[in-house]
Amino acid sequence: MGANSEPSIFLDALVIGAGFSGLYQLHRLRDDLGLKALILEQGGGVGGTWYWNRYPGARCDSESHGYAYFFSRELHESWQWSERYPGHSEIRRYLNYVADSLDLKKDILFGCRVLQCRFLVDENLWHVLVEGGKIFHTKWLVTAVGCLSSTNIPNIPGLSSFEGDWYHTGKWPHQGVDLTGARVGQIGTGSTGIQTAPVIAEKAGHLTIFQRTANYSVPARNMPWDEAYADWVRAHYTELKALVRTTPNGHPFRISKNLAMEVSDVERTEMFERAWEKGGLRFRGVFNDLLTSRQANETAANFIKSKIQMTVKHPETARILSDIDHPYAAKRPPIDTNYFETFNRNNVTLVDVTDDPISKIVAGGIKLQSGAEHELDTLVFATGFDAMTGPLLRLNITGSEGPLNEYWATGPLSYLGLAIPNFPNLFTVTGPGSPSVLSNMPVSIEQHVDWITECIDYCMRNSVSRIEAEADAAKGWVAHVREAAEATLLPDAAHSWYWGANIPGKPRVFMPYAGGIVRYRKFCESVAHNGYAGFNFFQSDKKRNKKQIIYQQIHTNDPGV
Ligand code: N01
Repeated sequence: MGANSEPSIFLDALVIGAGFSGLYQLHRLRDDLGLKALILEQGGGVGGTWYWNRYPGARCDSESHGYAYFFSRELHESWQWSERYPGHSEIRRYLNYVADSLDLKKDILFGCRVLQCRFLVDENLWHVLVEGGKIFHTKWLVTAVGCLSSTNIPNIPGLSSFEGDWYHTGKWPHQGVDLTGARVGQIGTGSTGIQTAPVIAEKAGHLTIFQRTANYSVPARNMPWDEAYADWVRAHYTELKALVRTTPNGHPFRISKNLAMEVSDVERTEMFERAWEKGGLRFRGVFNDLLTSRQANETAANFIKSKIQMTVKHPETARILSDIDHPYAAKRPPIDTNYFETFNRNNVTLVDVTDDPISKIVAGGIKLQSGAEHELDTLVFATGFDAMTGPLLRLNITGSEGPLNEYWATGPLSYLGLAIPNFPNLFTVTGPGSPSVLSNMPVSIEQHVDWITECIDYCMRNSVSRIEAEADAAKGWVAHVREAAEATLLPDAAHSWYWGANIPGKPRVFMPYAGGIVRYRKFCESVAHNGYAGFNFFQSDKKRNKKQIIYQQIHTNDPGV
């Protein structure tokens, strides 16, 4: 303890982040394992990504009856969603409801930003420093920081000279922003930009959308859920729980077994039409091979492009919007409410910045390389995130051999997306190498949290003072993640954030696991059933500082990766 510092707080387990992951992790560690556990949360409330993402139109693309916890029948049955896709404020209400029902808030420190995490090798403890100087010592450290929580504001020259207001969608002011009558410039047409543009256009005096890469989108077909639907959801808890755990992406609907080229052209179009009417991510499930067969994918891509051309009245705008350079769903497929229709409004302009990029931001707006200038009062950056690795690197984690940013200098090396060699007793919920962003997140989160909890329980029952992923097991897993991506068309969109391509200087490594959550769950289970194959264990006598660590590699077998 330094002269000015507070006494450090000793814990069994520390969780960073109070979103879907952190809340469930705290519940399991505290209430099931009986550990002295705490969450450190930077925000002022629970919600994680939904605490920050409050931009106009922010809503989840997963359907509400699947975008929920399934670990408790009681919780599932006592909550009622109001729409097919939950909006951001409803998700926050849900997570507050969960946190209150489980009495979690008393063990969450809000407004508490982690500055640094350092593993103390001699003591097998994590030393965690937070803003304000408080220090925590913990045996187990679990990051529950999400995959998309580190915002990306592109380094466009001149932002500081802009005389209007500017916002990133992922850090939207909680009090909202009054855009009434404003000349708004929106940069970015990913899932977020596509959600927010129609809502901004309703308020703005004029909305100018700067598009660098055209994108597919399918109508979400959001609608209010009525009592009858809520009753159905309640009555089918068991079936829904089984369904989300057995579909490849964890959504509450099955993927068709049909192959696109095995039906006639007429049948295929009819099937696409029906899927278009159903809307949302279900569209992707109409054929089994849309992400594995180039020919099949082209049929879906052409179908959506023709829909864009039919919807958008101005021919040149329609051309720019449908001039898409990657296979459908090779980047995260957005879904929308009236996105393409928005370009038919008189107060909306599309600016193609593919060949004429933004050169700088000036006092009164945006200037393109050609010299063309767009006058703006407000700038909205819908420019995404430093995904998956960004939130972890921001924590300044130093393991037994050095800092994480050095260890991951050439890309994230992680075993199952759950554990990192040289970073003992640290678990990463939905880390790089896990299905996470390619799946319905709460389903993946529950699986991760359960696995981590059981692993910690195993360690405690076996007096393990230190567990650490083996470097070879992690390398094997990263190779498998690459192979899984290469078995699909995902590598065809090499400029996507899945590859880290949106962040200058970031290593190009395909980060999420594309083999599906069912296969992934089996890997995780087999690792656990084989005594945590691919992990090294260290046992020590019970006195912390005695340094009598006995190395014991319990399993040397390759886990079958
Ligand atoms: O971010 P993105 P997002 N000049 O990275 C453009 C999740 N999500 O926030 O494609 C001009 O996808 C960039 O252009 P380009 C979901 O997983 C979930 O939209 O790089 N443009 C692109 O158009 C999603 O995938 C929900 O050429 C620039 C856009 O900004 C993830 O969040 C809802 C630029 C960024 O698109 C991220 O989506 C919404 C520049 N300098 C989002 N820099 C749910 O339903 C960047 N761009 C839960």
